[in-house]
Amino acid sequence: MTELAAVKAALKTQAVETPSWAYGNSGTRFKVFAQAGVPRDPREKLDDAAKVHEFTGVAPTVALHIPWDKVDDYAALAKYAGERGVKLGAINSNTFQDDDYKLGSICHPDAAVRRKAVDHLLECVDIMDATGSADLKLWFADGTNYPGQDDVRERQDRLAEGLAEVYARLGEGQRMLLEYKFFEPAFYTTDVPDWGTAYAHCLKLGTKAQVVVDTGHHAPGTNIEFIVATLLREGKLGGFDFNSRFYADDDLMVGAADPFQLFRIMYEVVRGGGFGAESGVAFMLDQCHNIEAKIPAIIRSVMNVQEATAKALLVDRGALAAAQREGDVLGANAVLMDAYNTDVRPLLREVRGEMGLDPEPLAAYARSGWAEKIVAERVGGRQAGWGA
Ligand code: PSV
Ligand code: MN
Ligand code: MN
Repeated sequence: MTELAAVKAALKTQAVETPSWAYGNSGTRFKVFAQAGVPRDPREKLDDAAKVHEFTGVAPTVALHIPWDKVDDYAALAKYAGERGVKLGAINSNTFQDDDYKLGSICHPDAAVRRKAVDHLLECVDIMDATGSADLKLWFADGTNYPGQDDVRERQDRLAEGLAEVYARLGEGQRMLLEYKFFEPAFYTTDVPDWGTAYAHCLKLGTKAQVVVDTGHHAPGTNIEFIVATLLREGKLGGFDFNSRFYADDDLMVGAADPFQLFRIMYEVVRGGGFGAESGVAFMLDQCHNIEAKIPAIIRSVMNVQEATAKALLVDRGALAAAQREGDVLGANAVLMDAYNTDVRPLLREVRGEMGLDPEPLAAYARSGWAEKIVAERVGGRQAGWGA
Protein backbone atom coordinates (compact mmCIF):
# COMPACT_ATOMS: atom_id res chain seq x y z
CA MET A 1 0.00 0.00 0.00
CA THR A 2 1.30 3.46 -0.79
CA GLU A 3 1.41 5.87 2.08
CA LEU A 4 -1.50 7.83 0.68
CA ALA A 5 -3.54 4.65 0.28
CA ALA A 6 -2.84 3.86 3.96
CA VAL A 7 -4.02 7.34 4.98
CA LYS A 8 -7.19 6.91 2.95
CA ALA A 9 -7.82 3.46 4.39
CA ALA A 10 -7.42 4.84 7.91
CA LEU A 11 -9.82 7.71 7.19
CA LYS A 12 -12.45 5.24 5.99
CA THR A 13 -12.39 3.51 9.37
CA GLN A 14 -12.92 6.71 11.34
CA ALA A 15 -15.88 6.76 13.74
CA VAL A 16 -17.18 9.97 15.31
CA GLU A 17 -20.04 9.60 17.79
CA THR A 18 -22.70 12.29 17.74
CA PRO A 19 -24.62 13.33 20.88
CA SER A 20 -28.41 13.02 21.01
CA TRP A 21 -28.64 16.38 22.79
CA ALA A 22 -27.03 18.26 19.91
CA TYR A 23 -30.09 17.53 17.77
CA GLY A 24 -32.51 19.22 20.18
CA ASN A 25 -33.05 22.87 20.97
CA SER A 26 -30.48 24.43 23.25
CA GLY A 27 -29.36 27.83 24.37
CA THR A 28 -27.71 29.81 27.07
CA ARG A 29 -29.17 30.68 30.46
CA PHE A 30 -30.51 33.81 28.79
CA LYS A 31 -32.59 32.27 26.03
CA VAL A 32 -33.28 29.09 24.12
CA PHE A 33 -34.04 29.92 20.50
CA ALA A 34 -36.39 27.22 19.29
CA GLN A 35 -35.81 25.89 15.78
CA ALA A 36 -38.47 24.39 13.57
CA GLY A 37 -38.25 20.68 12.84
CA VAL A 38 -36.15 19.60 15.83
CA PRO A 39 -36.77 16.11 17.24
CA ARG A 40 -39.61 15.56 19.66
CA ASP A 41 -38.36 12.29 21.12
CA PRO A 42 -35.29 10.02 21.15
CA ARG A 43 -36.37 8.19 18.01
CA GLU A 44 -36.46 11.40 16.00
CA LYS A 45 -33.00 12.29 17.32
CA LEU A 46 -31.81 8.95 15.96
CA ASP A 47 -33.49 9.70 12.62
CA ASP A 48 -31.41 12.89 12.40
CA ALA A 49 -28.21 11.17 13.55
CA ALA A 50 -28.76 8.56 10.85
CA LYS A 51 -28.77 11.38 8.28
CA VAL A 52 -25.41 12.64 9.57
CA HIS A 53 -24.02 9.13 9.15
CA GLU A 54 -25.66 8.70 5.75
CA PHE A 55 -23.91 11.79 4.35
CA THR A 56 -20.55 11.55 6.15
CA GLY A 57 -20.13 7.77 6.40
CA VAL A 58 -18.14 8.18 9.62
CA ALA A 59 -20.73 8.89 12.33
CA PRO A 60 -22.06 5.40 13.08
CA THR A 61 -22.99 5.79 16.77
CA VAL A 62 -25.14 8.11 18.86
CA ALA A 63 -24.62 8.94 22.53
CA LEU A 64 -27.68 8.99 24.79
CA HIS A 65 -28.26 11.16 27.86
CA ILE A 66 -30.38 9.73 30.65
CA PRO A 67 -33.08 10.79 31.57
CA TRP A 68 -33.25 13.20 28.60
CA ASP A 69 -33.55 10.15 26.34
CA LYS A 70 -35.65 8.08 28.70
CA VAL A 71 -37.78 5.41 27.00
CA ASP A 72 -39.65 2.37 28.28
CA ASP A 73 -37.78 -0.14 26.16
CA TYR A 74 -34.09 0.52 25.49
CA ALA A 75 -33.57 -2.70 23.55
CA ALA A 76 -36.33 -1.55 21.19
CA LEU A 77 -34.59 1.84 20.87
CA ALA A 78 -31.35 0.06 19.96
CA LYS A 79 -33.23 -1.96 17.36
CA TYR A 80 -34.77 1.22 15.96
CA ALA A 81 -31.29 2.72 15.65
CA GLY A 82 -30.00 -0.39 13.91
CA GLU A 83 -32.83 -0.24 11.37
CA ARG A 84 -31.60 3.26 10.48
CA GLY A 85 -28.02 2.20 10.10
CA VAL A 86 -26.63 3.56 13.39
CA LYS A 87 -25.92 2.13 16.83
CA LEU A 88 -26.35 3.49 20.32
CA GLY A 89 -23.09 4.64 21.86
CA ALA A 90 -22.09 5.98 25.26
CA ILE A 91 -24.69 6.38 27.96
CA ASN A 92 -24.28 9.79 29.61
CA SER A 93 -25.53 10.03 33.16
CA ASN A 94 -27.25 13.06 34.64
CA THR A 95 -26.71 13.87 38.29
CA PHE A 96 -27.10 17.61 37.99
CA GLN A 97 -30.66 18.63 37.16
CA ASP A 98 -32.61 17.62 40.30
CA ASP A 99 -33.19 19.95 43.25
CA ASP A 100 -31.62 17.28 45.47
CA TYR A 101 -28.25 17.96 43.83
CA LYS A 102 -27.86 21.54 45.04
CA LEU A 103 -24.84 20.59 47.17
CA GLY A 104 -23.63 17.85 44.85
CA SER A 105 -24.59 14.33 43.85
CA ILE A 106 -22.09 11.54 44.41
CA CYS A 107 -20.07 13.90 46.69
CA HIS A 108 -23.08 15.34 48.54
CA PRO A 109 -22.72 15.58 52.35
CA ASP A 110 -26.00 13.66 52.82
CA ALA A 111 -25.75 9.90 52.28
CA ALA A 112 -29.34 9.72 51.01
CA VAL A 113 -28.54 12.04 48.09
CA ARG A 114 -25.37 10.09 47.35
CA ARG A 115 -27.47 6.91 47.30
CA LYS A 116 -29.87 8.49 44.80
CA ALA A 117 -26.97 9.54 42.55
CA VAL A 118 -25.27 6.14 42.65
CA ASP A 119 -28.59 4.41 41.97
CA HIS A 120 -28.98 6.55 38.87
CA LEU A 121 -25.51 5.53 37.69
CA LEU A 122 -26.34 1.87 38.31
CA GLU A 123 -29.54 2.32 36.31
CA CYS A 124 -27.40 3.71 33.47
CA VAL A 125 -25.41 0.46 33.49
CA ASP A 126 -28.70 -1.48 33.27
CA ILE A 127 -29.51 0.63 30.22
CA MET A 128 -26.09 -0.19 28.74
CA ASP A 129 -26.92 -3.88 29.14
CA ALA A 130 -30.14 -3.35 27.18
CA THR A 131 -28.65 -1.16 24.43
CA GLY A 132 -25.34 -2.98 24.08
CA SER A 133 -23.47 0.25 24.84
CA ALA A 134 -19.93 -0.20 26.08
CA ASP A 135 -19.34 3.14 27.78
CA LEU A 136 -20.79 4.91 30.78
CA LYS A 137 -19.81 8.56 30.58
CA LEU A 138 -19.71 10.41 33.86
CA TRP A 139 -19.62 14.13 34.29
CA PHE A 140 -20.24 15.48 37.77
CA ALA A 141 -21.38 19.03 38.43
CA ASP A 142 -20.28 18.52 42.04
CA GLY A 143 -18.27 21.16 43.83
CA THR A 144 -18.52 24.09 46.21
CA ASN A 145 -18.96 27.83 45.80
CA TYR A 146 -17.33 29.13 48.97
CA PRO A 147 -14.21 28.30 50.93
CA GLY A 148 -15.20 26.24 53.94
CA GLN A 149 -18.56 25.23 52.45
CA ASP A 150 -17.70 21.52 52.69
CA ASP A 151 -14.73 19.32 53.44
CA VAL A 152 -12.99 19.15 50.08
CA ARG A 153 -10.99 16.08 51.06
CA GLU A 154 -13.95 14.17 52.39
CA ARG A 155 -15.77 14.88 49.16
CA GLN A 156 -12.99 12.99 47.36
CA ASP A 157 -13.61 10.01 49.69
CA ARG A 158 -17.32 10.09 48.87
CA LEU A 159 -16.51 10.29 45.17
CA ALA A 160 -14.17 7.30 45.39
CA GLU A 161 -16.75 5.27 47.30
CA GLY A 162 -19.55 5.98 44.82
CA LEU A 163 -17.39 5.33 41.79
CA ALA A 164 -16.19 2.03 43.28
CA GLU A 165 -19.76 0.80 43.67
CA VAL A 166 -20.58 1.62 40.04
CA TYR A 167 -17.29 0.18 38.83
CA ALA A 168 -18.10 -3.13 40.53
CA ARG A 169 -21.38 -3.27 38.58
CA LEU A 170 -19.69 -2.94 35.14
CA GLY A 171 -19.96 -6.04 33.00
CA GLU A 172 -17.54 -7.65 30.61
CA GLY A 173 -16.57 -5.21 27.86
CA GLN A 174 -18.06 -2.21 29.69
CA ARG A 175 -16.12 0.88 30.74
CA MET A 176 -16.53 3.91 32.91
CA LEU A 177 -15.30 7.15 31.32
CA LEU A 178 -14.71 9.94 33.81
CA GLU A 179 -14.86 13.50 32.55
CA TYR A 180 -13.25 16.48 34.25
CA LYS A 181 -14.06 20.17 34.05
CA PHE A 182 -12.21 22.97 35.76
CA PHE A 183 -15.23 25.00 36.89
CA GLU A 184 -18.95 25.55 36.41
CA PRO A 185 -21.50 25.17 37.82
CA ALA A 186 -19.36 25.20 40.96
CA PHE A 187 -17.14 28.25 41.17
CA TYR A 188 -14.76 27.63 44.08
CA THR A 189 -13.91 23.92 43.99
CA THR A 190 -14.97 21.27 41.54
CA ASP A 191 -14.67 17.65 42.66
CA VAL A 192 -13.27 16.39 39.34
CA PRO A 193 -11.59 19.56 38.04
CA ASP A 194 -8.68 18.22 36.03
CA TRP A 195 -7.14 15.23 34.32
CA GLY A 196 -4.93 14.49 37.33
CA THR A 197 -7.90 14.01 39.66
CA ALA A 198 -9.76 11.94 37.06
CA TYR A 199 -6.63 9.89 36.41
CA ALA A 200 -6.01 9.23 40.12
CA HIS A 201 -9.55 7.91 40.58
CA CYS A 202 -9.43 5.83 37.40
CA LEU A 203 -6.07 4.37 38.32
CA LYS A 204 -7.38 3.20 41.69
CA LEU A 205 -10.58 1.82 40.18
CA GLY A 206 -8.90 -0.38 37.57
CA THR A 207 -8.58 -1.00 33.86
CA LYS A 208 -12.26 -0.45 33.07
CA ALA A 209 -12.04 3.17 34.25
CA GLN A 210 -10.58 5.73 31.86
CA VAL A 211 -10.48 9.49 31.46
CA VAL A 212 -12.50 11.54 28.96
CA VAL A 213 -10.95 14.72 27.61
CA ASP A 214 -13.64 17.28 26.85
CA THR A 215 -11.76 19.85 24.81
CA GLY A 216 -13.88 22.68 26.23
CA HIS A 217 -13.10 21.93 29.86
CA HIS A 218 -9.68 23.51 30.31
CA ALA A 219 -8.36 26.87 31.39
CA PRO A 220 -7.18 29.11 28.55
CA GLY A 221 -3.68 28.24 27.44
CA THR A 222 -3.79 24.64 28.67
CA ASN A 223 -1.73 22.34 26.46
CA ILE A 224 -4.42 19.75 25.80
CA GLU A 225 -2.28 17.67 23.43
CA PHE A 226 0.22 17.10 26.23
CA ILE A 227 -2.57 15.74 28.43
CA VAL A 228 -3.66 13.51 25.55
CA ALA A 229 -0.12 12.21 25.03
CA THR A 230 0.27 11.52 28.75
CA LEU A 231 -3.05 9.72 29.15
CA LEU A 232 -2.42 7.62 26.06
CA ARG A 233 1.01 6.70 27.34
CA GLU A 234 -0.56 5.54 30.59
CA GLY A 235 -3.33 3.59 28.81
CA LYS A 236 -5.93 5.83 30.42
CA LEU A 237 -7.36 7.84 27.53
CA GLY A 238 -10.93 6.60 27.17
CA GLY A 239 -12.07 9.15 24.67
CA PHE A 240 -12.91 12.70 23.74
CA ASP A 241 -15.83 15.03 24.01
CA PHE A 242 -15.00 17.29 21.11
CA ASN A 243 -16.15 20.89 20.89
CA SER A 244 -14.66 24.38 20.62
CA ARG A 245 -14.30 27.08 23.19
CA PHE A 246 -13.39 30.73 22.95
CA TYR A 247 -14.11 31.58 26.59
CA ALA A 248 -15.46 28.80 28.84
CA ASP A 249 -17.57 25.71 28.16
CA ASP A 250 -18.87 27.18 24.91
CA ASP A 251 -19.79 23.83 23.25
CA LEU A 252 -19.29 25.32 19.78
CA MET A 253 -18.43 23.21 16.74
CA VAL A 254 -15.17 21.31 17.10
CA GLY A 255 -12.40 22.80 14.99
CA ALA A 256 -14.20 26.14 14.74
CA ALA A 257 -12.25 28.10 17.35
CA ASP A 258 -8.82 26.56 16.96
CA PRO A 259 -8.33 24.04 14.13
CA PHE A 260 -4.60 24.05 14.81
CA GLN A 261 -5.17 22.83 18.36
CA LEU A 262 -7.42 20.06 17.03
CA PHE A 263 -4.67 19.04 14.62
CA ARG A 264 -2.10 18.98 17.44
CA ILE A 265 -4.43 16.80 19.51
CA MET A 266 -5.06 14.43 16.60
CA TYR A 267 -1.36 14.23 15.91
CA GLU A 268 -0.72 13.04 19.49
CA VAL A 269 -3.59 10.57 19.09
CA VAL A 270 -2.08 9.13 15.92
CA ARG A 271 1.44 9.24 17.36
CA GLY A 272 0.32 7.46 20.53
CA GLY A 273 -1.60 4.67 18.78
CA GLY A 274 -4.96 6.13 19.77
CA PHE A 275 -6.51 6.06 16.31
CA GLY A 276 -8.54 3.05 15.16
CA ALA A 277 -11.19 0.85 16.75
CA GLU A 278 -8.69 -1.40 18.52
CA SER A 279 -7.23 1.59 20.42
CA GLY A 280 -10.39 1.91 22.52
CA VAL A 281 -10.32 5.71 22.23
CA ALA A 282 -13.85 7.01 21.62
CA PHE A 283 -14.22 10.12 19.50
CA MET A 284 -17.42 11.81 20.57
CA LEU A 285 -18.89 15.23 19.96
CA ASP A 286 -20.34 17.16 22.89
CA GLN A 287 -21.83 20.28 21.36
CA CYS A 288 -24.88 22.49 21.37
CA HIS A 289 -26.08 24.35 18.31
CA ASN A 290 -27.92 27.29 19.75
CA ILE A 291 -28.30 29.55 16.72
CA GLU A 292 -27.09 27.53 13.73
CA ALA A 293 -28.97 24.74 11.93
CA LYS A 294 -28.28 21.58 13.89
CA ILE A 295 -27.84 18.76 11.39
CA PRO A 296 -25.57 20.79 9.05
CA ALA A 297 -23.57 21.94 12.09
CA ILE A 298 -23.05 18.34 13.17
CA ILE A 299 -22.06 17.32 9.63
CA ARG A 300 -19.61 20.26 9.58
CA SER A 301 -18.20 19.14 12.94
CA VAL A 302 -17.66 15.58 11.75
CA MET A 303 -15.89 16.98 8.67
CA ASN A 304 -13.70 19.18 10.86
CA VAL A 305 -12.59 16.12 12.84
CA GLN A 306 -11.91 14.30 9.56
CA GLU A 307 -9.80 17.16 8.25
CA ALA A 308 -7.70 17.37 11.41
CA THR A 309 -7.27 13.59 11.36
CA ALA A 310 -6.22 13.57 7.72
CA LYS A 311 -3.58 16.22 8.43
CA ALA A 312 -2.35 14.30 11.45
CA LEU A 313 -2.07 11.12 9.38
CA LEU A 314 -0.12 13.03 6.71
CA VAL A 315 2.68 14.07 9.07
CA ASP A 316 5.92 12.65 7.70
CA ARG A 317 6.85 10.79 10.86
CA GLY A 318 10.20 9.63 9.48
CA ALA A 319 11.28 13.14 8.54
CA LEU A 320 10.02 14.45 11.87
CA ALA A 321 11.94 11.85 13.87
CA ALA A 322 15.11 12.59 11.89
CA ALA A 323 14.83 16.33 12.47
CA GLN A 324 14.14 15.74 16.17
CA ARG A 325 17.17 13.44 16.50
CA GLU A 326 19.37 16.04 14.86
CA GLY A 327 18.04 18.80 17.07
CA ASP A 328 16.78 20.59 14.00
CA VAL A 329 14.20 22.74 15.75
CA LEU A 330 12.98 24.65 12.71
CA GLY A 331 13.10 21.57 10.48
CA ALA A 332 10.99 19.53 12.88
CA ASN A 333 8.49 22.32 13.26
CA ALA A 334 8.33 22.68 9.46
CA VAL A 335 7.45 18.99 9.05
CA LEU A 336 4.51 19.40 11.37
CA MET A 337 3.40 22.67 9.79
CA ASP A 338 3.63 21.21 6.28
CA ALA A 339 1.06 18.60 7.25
CA TYR A 340 -1.13 21.16 8.98
CA ASN A 341 -1.03 23.50 5.99
CA THR A 342 -1.98 20.79 3.51
CA ASP A 343 -5.40 21.29 1.98
CA VAL A 344 -6.88 17.85 2.68
CA ARG A 345 -10.29 18.61 1.27
CA PRO A 346 -9.54 17.07 -2.17
CA LEU A 347 -8.25 13.92 -0.43
CA LEU A 348 -11.40 13.67 1.67
CA ARG A 349 -13.58 14.17 -1.39
CA GLU A 350 -11.79 11.21 -2.96
CA VAL A 351 -12.21 9.14 0.19
CA ARG A 352 -15.93 9.85 0.21
CA GLY A 353 -16.22 8.97 -3.46
CA GLU A 354 -14.50 5.65 -2.80
CA MET A 355 -16.94 5.03 0.07
CA GLY A 356 -19.84 5.51 -2.31
CA LEU A 357 -20.76 8.87 -0.76
CA ASP A 358 -21.33 12.27 -2.24
CA PRO A 359 -17.98 14.10 -1.96
CA GLU A 360 -19.78 17.16 -0.52
CA PRO A 361 -21.84 16.03 2.50
CA LEU A 362 -23.31 19.45 3.28
CA ALA A 363 -24.51 20.07 -0.25
CA ALA A 364 -25.86 16.54 -0.50
CA TYR A 365 -27.75 16.98 2.76
CA ALA A 366 -29.18 20.32 1.59
CA ARG A 367 -30.40 18.66 -1.62
CA SER A 368 -31.89 15.68 0.20
CA GLY A 369 -35.01 17.54 1.34
CA TRP A 370 -34.66 16.18 4.90
CA ALA A 371 -34.60 19.66 6.46
CA GLU A 372 -37.86 20.62 4.75
CA LYS A 373 -39.45 17.28 5.61
CA ILE A 374 -38.79 17.56 9.36
CA VAL A 375 -39.97 21.17 9.48
CA ALA A 376 -43.22 20.10 7.86
CA GLU A 377 -43.72 16.98 9.94
CA ARG A 378 -42.39 17.78 13.39
CA VAL A 379 -44.41 20.31 15.25
CA GLY A 380 -43.43 21.24 18.80
CA GLY A 381 -39.82 20.06 18.93
CA ARG A 382 -38.17 19.63 22.31
CA GLN A 383 -35.37 21.31 24.14
CA ALA A 384 -32.22 19.20 24.38
CA GLY A 385 -32.38 18.60 28.06
CA TRP A 386 -31.66 21.52 30.28
CA GLY A 387 -35.15 22.23 31.51
CA ALA A 388 -36.81 19.88 29.02
C1 PSV B 1 -21.45 20.07 31.07
O1 PSV B 1 -20.24 20.75 31.14
C2 PSV B 1 -21.39 19.12 29.92
O2 PSV B 1 -21.13 19.94 28.79
C3 PSV B 1 -20.32 18.05 30.08
O3 PSV B 1 -19.30 18.30 29.17
C4 PSV B 1 -21.03 16.77 29.72
O4 PSV B 1 -20.27 15.90 28.93
C5 PSV B 1 -22.23 17.29 28.97
O5 PSV B 1 -22.58 18.46 29.67
C6 PSV B 1 -23.37 16.35 28.95
O6 PSV B 1 -23.74 15.96 30.27
MN1 MN C 1 -18.55 16.84 27.84
MN1 MN D 1 -19.13 20.63 28.99
